[in-house]
Amino acid sequence: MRYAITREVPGTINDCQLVELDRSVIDKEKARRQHQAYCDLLTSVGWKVVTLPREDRWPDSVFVEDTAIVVDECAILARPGAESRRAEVAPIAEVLRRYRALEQIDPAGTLDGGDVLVQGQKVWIGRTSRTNNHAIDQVKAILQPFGYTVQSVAVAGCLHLKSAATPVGERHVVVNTQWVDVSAFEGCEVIETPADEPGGANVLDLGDCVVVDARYPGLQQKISERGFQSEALEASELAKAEGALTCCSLLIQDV
Ligand code: CIR
Repeated sequence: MRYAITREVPGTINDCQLVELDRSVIDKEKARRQHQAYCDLLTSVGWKVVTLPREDRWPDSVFVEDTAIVVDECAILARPGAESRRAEVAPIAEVLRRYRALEQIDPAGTLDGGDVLVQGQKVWIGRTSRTNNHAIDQVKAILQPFGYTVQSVAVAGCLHLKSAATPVGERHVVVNTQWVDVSAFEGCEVIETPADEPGGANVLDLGDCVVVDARYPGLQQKISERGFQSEALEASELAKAEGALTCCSLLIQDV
């Protein structure tokens, strides 16, 4: 079984944190419809979706990806860079402990799960306003004994590393080369975002299909040309909160 942890869109989503974008009003009902469609798509391709109830105390709590890193051997609880987001971690830990042994990021580390890319035994971690070197060193100490290589990557112009690059399959990576130096992905097959679709690099690889934000048809075409099944999904409302496709789930493969 493959599990996806999600959390419903809170009533307070308009109080979300923003780093790169100016605030614009999020239509909560539209965001909820799009989020439901996201959960339905995951279910339709074989993921068991575990949806937690909305948490109005935490405006960014729909973005569960930021609360942890999940690999086969363990889950590492994050320590989000935005203080307003730290309380989101404890309830997710209670769910994750059903599936994985738990590790954690301790002070002075800060880390958002959205800064962490995992592909096989390769891990890339973005250095951003949310994720610092203390946390990267802690992740190295936890994952290297399992055989992972952990590489730290500079990111500029976007919130998270996963805004700039996401893995697809065993060796492809979708990259916006304006926001991250493509040399970090040496040895991978790089699929560059089209020049007029810079925001598209956050795609969600569900194994049987790659989900692409419907605003980026040129990128979807490029991904399909590399032989991947793909699906377009409307994700425009939560994008106003700087959330993209990977942000709304924590994926757990049964081992
Ligand atoms: C934040 O600034 O933390 C949220 N408004 C957006 C988080 C998006 N999460 C992600 O990319 N993993």
